[in-house]
Amino acid sequence: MKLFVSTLAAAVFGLSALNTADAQQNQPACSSVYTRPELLSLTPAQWTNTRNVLSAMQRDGWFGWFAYLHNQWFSQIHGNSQFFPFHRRFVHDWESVGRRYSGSFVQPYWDEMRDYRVPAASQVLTSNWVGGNGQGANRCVTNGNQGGWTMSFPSNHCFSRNFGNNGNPTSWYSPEYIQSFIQRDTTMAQFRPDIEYSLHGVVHINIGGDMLQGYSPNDWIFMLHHTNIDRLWWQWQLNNRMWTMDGPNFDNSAISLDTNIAYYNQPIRSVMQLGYGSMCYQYASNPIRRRALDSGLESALINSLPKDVLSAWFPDTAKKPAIVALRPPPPLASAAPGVSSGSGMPYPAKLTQQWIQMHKYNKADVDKVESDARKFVDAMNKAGYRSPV
Ligand SMILES: [Cu+2]
Repeated sequence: MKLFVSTLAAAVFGLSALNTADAQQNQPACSSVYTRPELLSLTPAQWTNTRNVLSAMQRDGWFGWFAYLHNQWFSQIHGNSQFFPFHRRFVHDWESVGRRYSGSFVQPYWDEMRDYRVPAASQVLTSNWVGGNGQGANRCVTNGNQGGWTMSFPSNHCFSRNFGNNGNPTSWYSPEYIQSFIQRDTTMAQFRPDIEYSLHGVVHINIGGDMLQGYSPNDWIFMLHHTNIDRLWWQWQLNNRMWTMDGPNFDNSAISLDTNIAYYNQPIRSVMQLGYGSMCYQYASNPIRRRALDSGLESALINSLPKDVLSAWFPDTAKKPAIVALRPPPPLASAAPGVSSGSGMPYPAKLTQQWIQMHKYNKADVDKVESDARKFVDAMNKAGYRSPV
């Protein structure tokens, strides 16, 4: 009888927890869900199909339309809590247009953190994929899937990139650091600047050219980049933050799940939960390069960081049972020639003055994010941490 009562209590509690979740989500589960892959995991046939869709979208003016929209709403969708929901909806709309051309089209992501030591050496930035730096006075891109394109917004110009630091972008953000604030941040008011002023900004700046402008969706890297940013938000959401939405709206009022997404007349709650409503997609882990990140990276952290450093920067990992540490340390990932993978961690690039002014970011908030990232690098290097990435 006692057993029966407690089972019943558990059932009732379980049910009420479910009701709360339902009330928040308020949307039906998707009948089918497609998966967004890492770009480099596409098969040759999938990449050909993707290129064809993108060329058709360019021909029909969709690159120009999305560049226009992003530029038009620029000040409402950056520097406040609209950042994640707007860009999730925006990329999903883009992807939905692509799926009208080919039902098998999905928007891949670029696992940028894997290339953080030497971004210019990324396979993604080669002629096999999206192409490299622009050439000549106008920095026109001549290779990759957008090589030689003329973009229509704001007026006809060659599609351009202008890599930072004279063509050799300095390091951006390590997977360890991103993982660290995914574990530490408990509010959107913390998490949003931690991404927007770190990885989000330095990728835009270091790719340069069209990516440096309000009309950055002219470069398909914008979509690869924001799909990755969206994936990181989803990782954070899965870490007990599924419905966390707080901080300022663009007019400085408090944002909530019922606030409309800028431009879109739909509440933020409609995009919160992947696999529900019209958000019928999910993310694959990186089948090519993921292994070191998922198991190897975590065991590297557990094996090589002193307990106090681990709990300060990776509170969730620190709580994991010690059995994870019994895994053998991962083999070092192969690095670009001349780069010693597994050596000390470099400082990440900072945002430029121009970028901060263009977005009207609060300089003190940017400084806070950048100094946290540097403290992290110092702590890892002081602990003698050697990254498998
Ligand atoms: Cu944006």
